[in-house]
Formats: sequence, structure tokens, C-alpha cells
Amino acid sequence: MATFQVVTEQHGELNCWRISSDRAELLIAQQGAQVLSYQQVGEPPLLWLSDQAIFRQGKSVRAGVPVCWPWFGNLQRNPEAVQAMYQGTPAPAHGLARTRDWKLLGIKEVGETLRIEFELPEARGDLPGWPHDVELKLVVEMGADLTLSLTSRNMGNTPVTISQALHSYFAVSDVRQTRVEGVDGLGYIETLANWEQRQQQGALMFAGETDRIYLNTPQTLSIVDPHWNRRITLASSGSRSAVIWNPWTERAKELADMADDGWQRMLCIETANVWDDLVELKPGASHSLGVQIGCENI
Ligand code: TA6
Repeated sequence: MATFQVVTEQHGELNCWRISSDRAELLIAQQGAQVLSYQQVGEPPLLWLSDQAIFRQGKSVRAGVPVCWPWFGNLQRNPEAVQAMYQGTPAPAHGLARTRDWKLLGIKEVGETLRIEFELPEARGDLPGWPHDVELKLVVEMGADLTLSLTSRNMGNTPVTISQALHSYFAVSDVRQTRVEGVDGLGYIETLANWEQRQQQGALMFAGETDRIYLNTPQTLSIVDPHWNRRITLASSGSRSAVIWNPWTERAKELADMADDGWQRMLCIETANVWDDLVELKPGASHSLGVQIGCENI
């Protein structure tokens, strides 16, 4: 029987919980309900936490799994139906949820798994510039794998359209020696070349700045890291799109919360609903976006 210990911690301005079991350790912040780090015992970290992370209210931490909601990325790059939902100005990158305080609804053991449930109360009509009534919950399950599930339920009486992502930062030995499998043959949007649509050939290898939206993604993508002898698997649900990002040398230098060489040790695969994979919620309807993150030795 797994036993879990839960300790509250303050990191800079952020309230956090550190949860440990005999198998793994997880750090999660109240702001954004953001998983900040996750590591299985005896293994290198699975999720990456920047050495220069800034723990400040109103700023998403460069780490773990920021929740991008109710839009992904630059709002102006979203379809009109997503843009029309927001009446505020300016529109913060990656939406509103990642910099607000969430409410911890509970932490409980369910068999061998610890289930942590959060809600964003402001999504019930109180988000600045976004006057819609959505019940937004994030469930994080820590068991043999780490599972996140983000559920949006439209409690209002008009339709709501969102884009969203679980913007996961993975830790790797060296991104230049790492590949992503599961993308061969997929169409993708190359955001670094005028958002052209292109087609992936083979696995994705990293040789420069990368910022792509993959379309019609399969359920499982994986990160193969030969130096750390491991394969990280991401099994998604409620998603047909994924964003893969690495800032590489020059962009990393521009990011105050990333070491100049920090790009070598991370890559983002963001389980998403973006581009033509939007979520349209009729009154009363709900949608769950999920990812199950596992790891095996190779
Ligand atoms: O998901 C990729 C991306 O949208 C990139 O374009 C990059 O800017 C990254 O997210 C990080 O965004 P952030 O607002 O957290 O600095």
C-alpha cells in the first residue's frame, strides 16, 4: 500500500504542496493549480523546473505543467470564435487560468493513487474580461503514472468556445540527443515560418528553435532519451492537437526565467485543443482534456 505525505511549502510568493510517496515526489502550486515538478524515486526528474524559475503572483512559473485556458498562446492567433469570448484588453498569453489562484477541493488516496482536485472559482463568471459561467476543475492523479485531467463544464445558457493546453515541460538529458515519436506523417503548423502548413517526416529531432502545432495527433506520443535510457509516454484524451516547443539558444537568452543553456535540458509537448481542434461547449456540456504521463527504461 502506497502512503503519501503532504507538506505545505512557500516558494517565493506562491503557496505550494509537496507530496511524496515511496515511489515519487510532486510539487504543485495553488497559483494555476500548476504542477511544478515531478520525479520518480531513483530517476532523473520527469517534469522540468527551470533553475531560474520565478515564483511570483501573476506570473506563470517556467516549469511543470502550466494550464493554458480559456485560450492557448496569442489570442489573436486563435479562431474568431475563441477571440469573441474575451472582452478585456490586453489579452495575456495562454489565457487567464495559469496566473489565478485555484481552490484545493481535496487530496485523497484512492487505492494506490493520490487524487488532488482543484477548481478555479473565478471561471464561474468572475474572470476579468471573460464573462462566461464555466465550472473548471483540474484533477491530478499520482500513482504508477502521473495523470492530469482538465474538465470544463458550461454552466451558463449560451455556447462557449475555448482553446486550451496542458503546457507540459519535460526534463531531458540533452534535447539534441532526444527524439519525439508518434508524429511521423502528421501535418503541422510551422509557427516560425509564417504559420505554414507542413508535413512531418519521421520522428522529430531537435536542431534549432522549434514551435509547431501538430494536427490530428494519435493518442500516444513519446520522448525517447537514449542517454537517460528512458522513454516518456504521453497518452492523451480529449485532444487531437499538440504543440511542441523548444526555444533554443537565442529565445532562451530572452527569457528571464530560463538559464542561457536551459533549453538543452527541456522540451515541451503540450497536450492541446488548438487550431481546428477547438472545444465548443453548448449549455450544460462538458469536455475533459487529459494526459497520462508514464516512463519506462529502454
Ligand atoms: O507553446 C509554445 C509557446 O506558445 C511558445 O510560442 C512560447 O512562447 C511558449 O509557449 C512559452 O510561452 P510563455 O508565455 O510561457 O513564455
